[in-house]
Amino acid sequence: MRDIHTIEGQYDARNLRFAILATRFNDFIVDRLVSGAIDYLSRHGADPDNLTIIRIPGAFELPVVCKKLAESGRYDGVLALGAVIRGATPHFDFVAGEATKGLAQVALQSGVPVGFGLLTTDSIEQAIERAGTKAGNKGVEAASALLETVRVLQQL
Ligand code: INI
Repeated sequence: MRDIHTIEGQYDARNLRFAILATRFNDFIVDRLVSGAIDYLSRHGADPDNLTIIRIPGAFELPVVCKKLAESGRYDGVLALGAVIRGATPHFDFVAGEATKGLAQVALQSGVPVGFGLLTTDSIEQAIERAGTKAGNKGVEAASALLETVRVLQQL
């Protein structure tokens, strides 16, 4: 069978600049996502001088800050990290929905890839499970997806 031309991204973070956007809300969870992402990017060749962490209040603020970072021209990708944990009110749905929609819009409008590392869980236990315990680390997953996407976009 003939070989099919295939474009895929390498997991090579050398010479790439990333903004890591992290919420203070639920920081006991989000800090685990941040350290997982930094560990992942460093182990794949990122220079610490090319990583910038930006701390913001909560998930609702992710899109507007992400937009500014994406449009600055200073970063190859923006990694958005946060945790929205369901409470007794519909607040969760509004915050999680707007943050998700807003981040997707920023990526599409700016053309700069956005790593989606926003946990949306029904309980604190589910968030802990996804922040470096039994269900992995969403910060690492999002960093990996972002790196791959940056490298794919560079070839298109
Ligand atoms: N922000 C979060 O990042 N996670 C949450 O779980 C959350 N809840 O549940 O309220 C949350 N709310 C704050 C929101 O993101 C804004 O920071 C706030 O409304 C001020 O604009």
